[in-house]
Amino acid sequence: MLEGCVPWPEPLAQTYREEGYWNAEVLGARLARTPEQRARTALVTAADEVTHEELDRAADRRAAGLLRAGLLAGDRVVVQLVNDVDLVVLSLALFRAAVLPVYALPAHRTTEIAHLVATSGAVAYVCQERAPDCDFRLVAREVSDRTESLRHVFVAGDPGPYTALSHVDADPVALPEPDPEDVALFLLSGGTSGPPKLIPRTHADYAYQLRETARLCEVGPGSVYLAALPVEHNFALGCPGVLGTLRAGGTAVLAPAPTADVCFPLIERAGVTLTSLVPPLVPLWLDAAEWTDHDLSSLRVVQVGGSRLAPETAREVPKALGCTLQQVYGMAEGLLNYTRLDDPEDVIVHTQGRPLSPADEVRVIREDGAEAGPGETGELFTRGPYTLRGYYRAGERNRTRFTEDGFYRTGDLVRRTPEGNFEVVGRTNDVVNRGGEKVPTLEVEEHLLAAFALRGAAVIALPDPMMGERTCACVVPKDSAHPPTLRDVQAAFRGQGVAGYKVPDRLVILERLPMTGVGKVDKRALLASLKS
Ligand code: OOB
Repeated sequence: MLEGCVPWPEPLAQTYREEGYWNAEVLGARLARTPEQRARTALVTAADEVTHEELDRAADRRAAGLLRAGLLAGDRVVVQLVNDVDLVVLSLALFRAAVLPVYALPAHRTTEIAHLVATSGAVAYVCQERAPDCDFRLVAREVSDRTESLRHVFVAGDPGPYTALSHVDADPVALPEPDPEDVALFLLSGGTSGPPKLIPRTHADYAYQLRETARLCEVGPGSVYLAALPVEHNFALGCPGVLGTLRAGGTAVLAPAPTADVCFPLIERAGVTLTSLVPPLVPLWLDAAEWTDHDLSSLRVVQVGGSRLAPETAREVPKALGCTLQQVYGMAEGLLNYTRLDDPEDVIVHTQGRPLSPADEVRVIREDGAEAGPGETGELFTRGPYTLRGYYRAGERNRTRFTEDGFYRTGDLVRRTPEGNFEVVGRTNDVVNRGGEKVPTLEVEEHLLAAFALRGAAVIALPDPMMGERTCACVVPKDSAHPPTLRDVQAAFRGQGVAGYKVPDRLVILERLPMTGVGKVDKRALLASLKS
C-alpha cells in the first residue's frame, strides 16, 4: 500500500476477500461489452451527449496522454473541475493510469488548493480556466509559488501559460495494472476540525461501495443519475452517484449548478430517475416543482444527505416530486447509511437510515464510555470494508480519531431506534455543518486572527431554519474603537484566497470571550449568551 496510508489488518482483509466484499475489480475498468451496451448514452450535459464507447475511448486517450506527459503510477493530482464531461473522462483516465486524484471542491481557492498540494505532494493540478469570481490560472500560479511538488498545471478552457487539458490526449498505450487493494483516489474529510485531511480510498473498497449502493438503489442500465452536487464529493461521485451509475451501465447527467432552473430541464430531457441533494436545496426544489412546466415524472428516487433534513420537509418530497425520498447519512471516510426504498414512511421521514453493508460494524458510545442502548445518545464509532483505517500521512493525529481496534470515531452524536436506524442529533467536534458544507471552526479562527488585530476569536454554529446551521464569528478586537465589520471579514477572506463558504455569516464583537475552568473558550456559554 502507498506510503503514508494505514492498511486494514491482514486477518480482517482476508475476511473481506473471502466474503466477497473485496474482489479483483479496479475503478475505471471497461464494463460495457456488447455493442448495444457500448452504444448507450453514458453522459449528458446541457451541450453534449457521450456514449459509453466514446467515454471509454476518451479515457484511454487521456490516460495515455497523462503518462506521456510524465505522470507515473502512484503520483497524486489535485482535481478541481466543474460537473462536465472533462471531469469524468479525467477521473477514469487517472484510475486507468493508476495516478491518484485528490478531489478538491469547486469552492476551494488558493488556501485550500495549496494545502492539498502540500499534504498530498501532488505533481499536477487540474482546474477550470475560471469561475465567475476566480481565475484559476492565478490560483495555479500562487499554489506553484507556495508549494514544491507541482510540475504540471492542466486547464479546461483557455490554459494561459499552462497546458490545455484537451492537448493532453494521446494514442492509447498499454496501461499499468493497479493492485485492487492499493489506493485509487483521495477524498477530503469534512468531519474534522482543522484543515481538510486526506482520505485514501482503495480500488477494492470504493468498487464495493459502488456495487453495493447501486444494488440498494436499484440502479442498472436503464437508470439515469443526475449529478446536481459537485461530482468531487463522495455523495455525487459514488453513492452510487456518477461512478456507480456508469459502472452499472446507466447514464450520468452532469449539472453545472444544483438549482431547479438548471436541473429541471435536464431531468425532463434525459429522463432522470435518481438524484441527490443537500437539505437546503430541498425546499427550493419543492417550491419550483409546484410551478414548473417541466416534466419530472421520470424521477423515482431523490436522495437527501450531508446534513440533517427536517421531517416536515422530508414528508413533502414524495408528494411534490412524485418519487421516493431516501435519506443518506454518509461520510467521505466510508460508512454510508440509507433508508431503504421500501421502508415505511415514518422511517424515511424521521431517520437517516442504517448501514449499507452487513460488514459495517457500528457502535454508539455514551459520554461515560458505555455502549448506548436503543434511544440513547452517543458518538458513532465504525469500521468496515469501505471505511478508512487512518488519514493519509496523519501519523500521531490518527490516534485521536481511531480507537485501538481500528474504529473510526465519526464525531457524530446519534441515537439508534429499536429497528437499528440512526437519527443524527449533533456533533462532538468543532465543525459547522452549513447545509452539508463543512466549515472547520479552527481554520476560520486562524484566518480571523491572521487578518485582524484581535485579542481572541471563537467561531460557533448558530441554528438556522434553512441551512441547519450558520457560522457565527465572535471576536475581541485589540482596538475596541475600530472593530472589523462583516464586510472587512469577507474582503479579508477573499484576499487570503479562502473558499467562500467559510466566510462567517455573522460577526459579533465582544469585549471578552467566556472561558471554561481550564481556560478554553466556553463555546456553550457563548452560544447561550447569543441566543438570549
Ligand atoms: C457527506 O460527507 P462529508 O464527508 O462531507 O460529511 C460527513 C458528515 C457526517 O459525519 C455528518 O456529520 C454529516 O456530514 N452528515 C449528516 C448527514 N449526512 C452527513 N448529518 C445529518 N444527516 C445526514 N443525512 O456529507 C456525505 C457523504 C456521502 C453521502 C452523503 C453525505
